[in-house]
Amino acid sequence: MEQLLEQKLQEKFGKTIDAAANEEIYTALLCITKEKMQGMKRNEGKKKLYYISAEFLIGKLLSNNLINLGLFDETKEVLKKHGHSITEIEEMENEPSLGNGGLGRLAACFLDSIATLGLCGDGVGLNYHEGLFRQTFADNKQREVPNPWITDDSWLIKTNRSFQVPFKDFTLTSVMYDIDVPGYENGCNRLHLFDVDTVDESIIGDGIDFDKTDIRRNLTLFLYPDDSDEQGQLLRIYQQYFMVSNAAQLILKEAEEKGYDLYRLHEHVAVQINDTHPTMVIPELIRLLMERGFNMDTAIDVVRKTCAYTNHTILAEALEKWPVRYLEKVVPHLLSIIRELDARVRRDYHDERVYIIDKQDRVHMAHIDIHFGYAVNGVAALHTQILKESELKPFYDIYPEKFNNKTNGITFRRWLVHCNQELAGYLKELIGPGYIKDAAELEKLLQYKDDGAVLKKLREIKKHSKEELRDYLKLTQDVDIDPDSVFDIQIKRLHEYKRQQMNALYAIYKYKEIKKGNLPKRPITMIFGAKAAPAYVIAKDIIHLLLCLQQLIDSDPAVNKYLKLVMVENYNVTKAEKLIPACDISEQISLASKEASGTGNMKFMLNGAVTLGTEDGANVEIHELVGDDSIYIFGKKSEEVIHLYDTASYCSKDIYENDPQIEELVDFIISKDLIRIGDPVNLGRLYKELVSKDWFMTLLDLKDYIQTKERMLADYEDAAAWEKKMLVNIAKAGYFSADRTIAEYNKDIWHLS
Ligand code: 26Q
Repeated sequence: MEQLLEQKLQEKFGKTIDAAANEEIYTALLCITKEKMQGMKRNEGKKKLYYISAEFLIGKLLSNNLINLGLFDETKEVLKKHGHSITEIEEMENEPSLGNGGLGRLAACFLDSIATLGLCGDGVGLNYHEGLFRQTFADNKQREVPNPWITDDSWLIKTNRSFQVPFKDFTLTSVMYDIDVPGYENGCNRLHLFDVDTVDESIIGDGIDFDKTDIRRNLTLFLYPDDSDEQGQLLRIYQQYFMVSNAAQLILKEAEEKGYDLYRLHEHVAVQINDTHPTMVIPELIRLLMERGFNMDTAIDVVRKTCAYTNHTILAEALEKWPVRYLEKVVPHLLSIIRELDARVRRDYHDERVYIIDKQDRVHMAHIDIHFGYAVNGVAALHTQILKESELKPFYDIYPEKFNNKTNGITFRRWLVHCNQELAGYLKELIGPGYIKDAAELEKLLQYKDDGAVLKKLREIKKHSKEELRDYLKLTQDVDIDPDSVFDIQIKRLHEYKRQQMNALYAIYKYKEIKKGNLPKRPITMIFGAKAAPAYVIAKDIIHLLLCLQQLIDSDPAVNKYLKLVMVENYNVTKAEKLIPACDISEQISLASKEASGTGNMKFMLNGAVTLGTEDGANVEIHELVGDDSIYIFGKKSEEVIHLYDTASYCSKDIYENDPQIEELVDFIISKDLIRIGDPVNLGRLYKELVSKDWFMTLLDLKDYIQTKERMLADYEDAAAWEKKMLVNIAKAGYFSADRTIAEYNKDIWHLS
């Protein structure tokens, strides 16, 4: 590596390693890594997977690519020898902002595991120039600004693949960009990102505003453009169709190039539809096969045997339903096929809950996937069970054989080997390096669960991560946090069901306790990171509350020695990699039945944090694995919650009016103290929401939450017992390796080799 780097720096900048600037070293390493990957073995096979997703939240790539290529340690040493640090070089890379949250990060972890297992499978998505917005804070509110991430030297490789994508009124010519995805000690796959040459950043005005009707110039500008009006929704349909038409054309083109018989497409291709955003790939493939001479029955039959669907949510509002009228405006040529699919469903089943087009003339995208795909999976055991028993029950009754569970996973290469190098190194010393490829080997750690020296070392490593986070937050946000305090972290998209508002009410509780003189044994640092969708009003109100609390606590000398609340700006993958290793308490507090799986919960566990959570999503499986002693569970169970919804019997006002403690905490949102700092409109609206609606039952679980967190904080003081919990969490995290998840997808759904 030293020689390579020396050569590349000479060639590009005429400099030695010692003399080169960090940016130049980054560029040189990028070039070297790209060249290595281009020369690598490609994963091949008689059947290929296309993983289509609106999001690929890949994070920075340099270090992870070096790790997978087996060059990381050497590069780190070479840089050190010449007075540079890999961490500083990493800073030079922009994080591609091609995703929003769990679904997008899952897609990225899956690409890593697919390549690592040597499976032939590529990702297909869009090349959003500004990605998801960048979040800034001003006046204690979220502001959205564009997030340009593409530079001259990037991981994108422009290919000469290009397709014509027909919309109602015009046709666009696409360009395909590739990002290489190297497996850990294995071959390379690709992420294909489609784009149009006509996109024009200069149409962006204030913040992230732009002309939503100018499709040629705006198509791949932003991920999830504001869809609170008709123009925004139409733009989303344009984006989705552009993505899937390119995917479908690529699939058929590659099949034709390999000389495959398209009547046997399903023997050579599996298409995984990541939530409903890529659902139109089904009618599009049918359309393209019919263009190639298939009759409709045969086209449907082949497509049905090719496509599989993953559901990531049971929230009704997140299940996409497009008005027929909109599809008519954008893709009338698909609508005729969708209508025919609906007619077939109506012919076979006389239950309007499973129709594709409903009475209000809306197309239920998930229904297309379930009827015209061969597999449907949920992303955690509880989630799949709820899909079968309630949300998708009418479909499960028809197609029990299609339904299956694939509990999510994470790549250990990024979420341990890279983000927590000290822990990864220590684990290697204790149990050997095998766990990086065979995560189940982490269980070997259990033999040390009573070994004082090992436990002490785990605590030391945690302390180092906390110090690193302290330095990082000082540098990036000029805040001071105390590494001797307990780090309590909630980082995830802002959504009412995830209940950041409940955690905020805990902060109010603790603030008041401290004011009363009930001081915590040890200072508490509460850290939040979350972006709210630009049009999600209550989510933004919750951010406002958190920022106001941050200011209130900070400026109160009677409190700020014992409690600190930090809202991390522009939470993203890069920041997650700094926050997760430093965490003591992992907040996973969604209303039971609402979080499909969660994957942050797995990352925290792997890094030795202890979960404070409800019996929801993958928390249930974490609980089963670590046992009652190494997790803190609270709150109503999913059956009770589902029953409350079914009977419409939850009333937050009853709780508020009958429990003085809860009343006091909720009232604080509109107290003089907070109104002085914040905006009465936002705070008042949030207060009203909690008292009169509280759709996600914050007040129902609040007391249990506070009590459980207090118990957890008390237990933290028993150092030896806590260290053991840390160890058990790490040792049991192996199940959540994405390698395990992908092996299951392959065995049960894709059958790639
Ligand atoms: C839908 C309609 C209109 C506009 C936007 C959307 C939309 C956009 C993004 C709906 C859903 C998403 C993203 C969902 C998501 O990230 N789900 C998460 O997926 C993870 C991976 O399976 C799970 O672990 C999380 O529990 C789930 O919330």
